Amino acid sequence: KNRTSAVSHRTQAPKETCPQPSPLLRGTLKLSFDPALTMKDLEHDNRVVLEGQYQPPDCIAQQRVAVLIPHRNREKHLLYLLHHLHPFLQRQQLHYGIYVIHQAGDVTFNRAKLLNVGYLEALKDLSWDCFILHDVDLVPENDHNLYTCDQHPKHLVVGRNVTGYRLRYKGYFGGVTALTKEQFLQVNGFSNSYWGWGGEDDDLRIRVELQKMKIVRPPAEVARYTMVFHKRDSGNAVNKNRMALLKRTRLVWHKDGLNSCSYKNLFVQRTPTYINITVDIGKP
Ligand code: UD2
Ligand code: MN
Repeated sequence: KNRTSAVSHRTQAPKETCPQPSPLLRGTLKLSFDPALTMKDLEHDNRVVLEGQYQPPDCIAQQRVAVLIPHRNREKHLLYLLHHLHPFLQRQQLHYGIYVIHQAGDVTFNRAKLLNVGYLEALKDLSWDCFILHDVDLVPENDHNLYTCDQHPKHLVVGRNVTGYRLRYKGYFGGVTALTKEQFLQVNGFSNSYWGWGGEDDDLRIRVELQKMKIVRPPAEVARYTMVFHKRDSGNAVNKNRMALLKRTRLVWHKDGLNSCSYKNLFVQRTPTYINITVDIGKP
């Protein structure tokens, strides 16, 4: 019944690809970091998101994008990020899914390996076109900073509030990066060997350069982030071995990465606003 109603007619009309740029973009955003924000508030504000995924209702997204967030013990940062990221990605009219990859246990943190796990696991849900590798504590300040992938790997963080909005150094590739499914596979993902803080982002840059790919960045006025203040976490001490590891990258990249990423005791939980993957990635 009701087959001829206007409503059912409209939902059946063929959809067109979403226009570029999205007409919903606003430019510089007013960010808010309310310590009283709770998961319940977040879920209430984001009822259009279903189990961490969203698709634009009226058009077909240009890209299907998985946002991968390595995480442990930064619950407040995660709330702040999700609070800003959902409306941000919806204004960009993307088909997206947010994956939080949570390192089980308290052995040394390994950001890079968690991102490899996120890539492998997210592809079991859907053949995502594009992967955004995203620190939990970085909130984008301008929605013209598009969370889509290009011909070359893209680095989305030119500047942060804490560094005077300047690029930290030439070749800097940390924080938030965007690689297509194929680009990430071509470099064999991240190295699994960086335990503790530092080096893994430079290692990924070397992998990209070895494949003769370039790194592209959005304009500096757009690629701006606020980093929520934090101290160095316990369990993520500076990796003193990182310079030695970086010297071996071009010799080992093809056997240390996605194709050698082993993990166990995976627990996938589909919460309303994100997909939580808890994983035991072993120890150094
Ligand atoms: C920089 C890079 C980051 C990474 C790191 C070195 C920027 C903006 N970011 O971040 O991409 O290359 O240096 O490893 O340049 N995390 C947890 N729990 C922990 C420890 C880390 O969730 O206990 C995650 C979280 O997503 C965090 C990320 O790992 O944002 C990077 O760690 P950080 O924020 O302590 O390092 P930071 O700010 O120097
Ligand atoms: Mn940080």
